[in-house]
Amino acid sequence: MSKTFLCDLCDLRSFFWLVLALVVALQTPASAHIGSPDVFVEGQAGAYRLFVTVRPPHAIPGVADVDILATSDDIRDVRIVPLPLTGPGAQFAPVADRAVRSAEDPRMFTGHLWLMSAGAWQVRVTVAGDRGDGTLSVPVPTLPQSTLAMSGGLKAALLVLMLLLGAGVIGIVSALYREAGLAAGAALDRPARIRGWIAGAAAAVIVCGVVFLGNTWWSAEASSYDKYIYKPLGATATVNGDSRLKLYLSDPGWIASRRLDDFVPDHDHLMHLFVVSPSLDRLWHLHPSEIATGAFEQRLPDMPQGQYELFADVVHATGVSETVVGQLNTASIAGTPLAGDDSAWNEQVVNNGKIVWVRDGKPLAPKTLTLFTFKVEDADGQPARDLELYMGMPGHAIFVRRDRKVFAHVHPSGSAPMAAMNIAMPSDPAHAHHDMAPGALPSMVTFPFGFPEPGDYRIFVQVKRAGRVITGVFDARVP
Ligand SMILES: [Cu+2]
Repeated sequence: MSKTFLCDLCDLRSFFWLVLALVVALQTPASAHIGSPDVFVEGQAGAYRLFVTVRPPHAIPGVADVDILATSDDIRDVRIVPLPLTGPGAQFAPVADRAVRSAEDPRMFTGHLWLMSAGAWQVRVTVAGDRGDGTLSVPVPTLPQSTLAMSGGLKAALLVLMLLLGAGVIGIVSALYREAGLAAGAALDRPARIRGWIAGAAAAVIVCGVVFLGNTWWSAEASSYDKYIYKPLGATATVNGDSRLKLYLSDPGWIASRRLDDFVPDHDHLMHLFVVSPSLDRLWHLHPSEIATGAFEQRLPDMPQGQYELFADVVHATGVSETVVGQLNTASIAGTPLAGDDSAWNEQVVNNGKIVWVRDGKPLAPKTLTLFTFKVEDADGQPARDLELYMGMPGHAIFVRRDRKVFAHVHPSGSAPMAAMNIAMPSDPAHAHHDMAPGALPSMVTFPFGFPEPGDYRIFVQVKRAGRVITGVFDARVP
């Protein structure tokens, strides 16, 4: 083989690397996003108070980012490990990875974990420090959001690469058959050229066959992954003459372990239904009861005629939590007064006292752990002393983006549902707010959360004072 041919190959190889580097640089993450998949939890690991943020990957298997923020300086070592939330896999943890301490903030630790399948996972955080060891488990539902879309630039670059590779293979095979048997310095003869052409043509057929088979394999993989992408439960809402709302859930088909008959109570109710008007100037927080598999019923209060958006939170026995979205178009309803834990808010409601958002001066930013602190005051501005637990929790916060494409229901313990937290840490006294003596609740409530995306949000904060639920409403612009 001639020396110049080999050098041509070397040049070709560096060109390949250059194009490959470009391809990697061009890859952009998919922007399709519904809801708020990141998990924020405040909890106790032994003697240490931690804020844990888990950002599950868009595609599964994929890598989750885990941030652990300690509230004290005496932590020496943080280890993290992913394991299924339930089943035998939850008992036997693999070897944990060490989370790396941040250079800027010694209280911050970060790590990355592979999550291998769709469903309910937990990230177990183990902390060692001056005050002994501690463990905190954070439930993480892994719902594959999308197939990463290929950008036009990436497609073009890969096509050029494929053509170059194919042409390279054909050229090499053809040159081998044409020139490999030649003595040094000998001229090419006609039989050698013909050999080269035939070998090149055969190589072209094989290259085309490989491309065809590769495409078939790729398409089969892509369509089987498509079935694996999270498909939310559907909901149909109807109201009949006696102001009874019926909500029928439907499963469009996703992983086999999702069922409609395995809901577990989450802070005392199988379903937390939030009904909002499109302009977010009305909110109802209701708790329908299950009347059949996948069917729920609720007596509605008085409601003006209109079109409403429904967000229904449910938790499966597997620990997977879902928010079911639906619409309700209704004539005006003369209903029954709210009862039990149900509550409502509109701009005309006059609260006794008020809820004040205590800002820490930091600007709001998307994808950032933020502590939302609210102070409950009496009518005369004094801290309220009559706060009670509302469904076992010091407070409930609902974050809704104005376009209603983002919805999150958060508690002082974070965005993971209490039912899933109880599966992850069955005997953790830190979750047992129920045992608190009445009257012992502080006038401040704090919710750890991070806006998933920029936009205009409305935050509804609900607390219970002396048997009455009061709602504070706040608008937030996230640049
Ligand atoms: Cu709640």
